[in-house]
Amino acid sequence: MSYVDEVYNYVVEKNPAQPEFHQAVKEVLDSLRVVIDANEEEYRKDALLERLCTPERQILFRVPWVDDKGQVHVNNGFRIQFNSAIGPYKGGLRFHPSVNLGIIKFLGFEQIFKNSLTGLPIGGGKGGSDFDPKGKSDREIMAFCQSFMTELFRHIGADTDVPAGDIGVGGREIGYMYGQYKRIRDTYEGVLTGKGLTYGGSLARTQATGYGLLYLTEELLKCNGSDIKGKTVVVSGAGNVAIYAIEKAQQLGAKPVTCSDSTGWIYDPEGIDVELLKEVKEVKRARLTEYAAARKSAEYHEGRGVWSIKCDVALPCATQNELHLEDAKQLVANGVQAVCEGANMPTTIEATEYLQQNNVMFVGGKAANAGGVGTSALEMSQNSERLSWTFEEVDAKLKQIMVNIYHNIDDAAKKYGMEGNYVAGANIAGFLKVAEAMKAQGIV
Ligand code: NDP
Ligand code: 2IT
Repeated sequence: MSYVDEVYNYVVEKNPAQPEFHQAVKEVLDSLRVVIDANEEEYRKDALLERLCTPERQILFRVPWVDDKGQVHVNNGFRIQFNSAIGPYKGGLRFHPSVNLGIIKFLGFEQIFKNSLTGLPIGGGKGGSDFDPKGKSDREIMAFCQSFMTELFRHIGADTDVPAGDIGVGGREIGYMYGQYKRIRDTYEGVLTGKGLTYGGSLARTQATGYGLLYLTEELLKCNGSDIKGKTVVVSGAGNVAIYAIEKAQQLGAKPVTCSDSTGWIYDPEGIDVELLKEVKEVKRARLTEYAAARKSAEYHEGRGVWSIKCDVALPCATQNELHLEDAKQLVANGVQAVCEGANMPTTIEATEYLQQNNVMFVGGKAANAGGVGTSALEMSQNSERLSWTFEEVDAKLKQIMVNIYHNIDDAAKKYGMEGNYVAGANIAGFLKVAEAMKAQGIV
């Protein structure tokens, strides 16, 4: 059996009942075959792939908190410190009831390669909790965040592990967690990114993932003889990534016509009103029915369905495994040119393969959504030098990071004989830097 298959079986056996983690590992290992097979004995002897697929450290903890009625609740807290070969662990925190160990491990595993692709010195990590922020009062959110940090603080630090936001964790939650960290440690340091602008945050971090997704999509289309301008874009999600993807798509002359949340979706043929969407989601924290109620041109539908709308470009920006094979078939039948992932692993393996086989340009999340963590690394740099850069400076660096990523993954795909396979290009380019650093640092 090839070393790659051996390690995949090993991962499944050692990590039972973690399907998302298996899926993420399978996608990476499959595309590394061409690299690994060429040096199989060397990699096998060093157990390089087993080490790569096993987190350096897994932290699981209890998070007790008291609701507004005086009732005590207990949630599970996680931090997976996956790989520190190229820098301190870096990656977001997700608060969502679906969170479990396997989901945090898939996210932490993908973060290793994504962070490598940014070209910046950040290792891979991820964390979170099965806490559901929906419907909680501000005081309950604060109580939870403080309790979460009261346990997490001992494991993190500006040069050790630097968490940030993800689903359910935005500026408000980062603020409460930062305050508690500072209080316990009595240290003012860049231990979290995505901080508010008054206490060490970076301009453009809020926008970075969505903007970065569009910078990469723009470059992808340009280099393939097309143009983002004038394109109809279908977006899923209505959170941080989706909102700023929609905003940048409009700035670049494209027309985003959909968004969605976990209860329904909007089709707005005149183009999404991004200011209204921000008001509904960022200010009121309300459902998309409020968007539809305030906008004549918008249709609201229950359930899922954005992929049924005819488009040139599709940008899944909500959550994992939200774009299935049937959706891919519908997109192809409707003439989609490109699919770029704003979310982490939103497209199933079967859907990805179908899109690739039908000549759709497909860029996975490790490359396409790396602008968020890339800008987090820029926030770390600003914190280290105790300076703040202007919006324009950060935005220009973000754009350069995304353009570089596109060319890096395109070159890697060509070099290994898989031109146009940006998934393989991203996995290979991300892997090679980490593997070299691991090798140089010995058996650790
Ligand atoms: P938010 O919490 O801001 O928004 C998430 C959006 O997706 C909401 O509209 C939410 O709807 C919807 N959603 C979440 N879970 C589900 C689900 N299980 N089913 C249907 N809809 C769902 O998160 P972000 O925008 O920050 O994150 C979106 C994706 O992007 C995630 O995959 C995340 O890992 C990834 N990502 C985020 C980065 C960042 O910087 N924030 C960076 C790189 C990737 P509802 O409100 O109804 O739950
Ligand atoms: O998935 C991701 O890359 C993020 N949620 C952002 C991580 C970060 O450290 O900014």
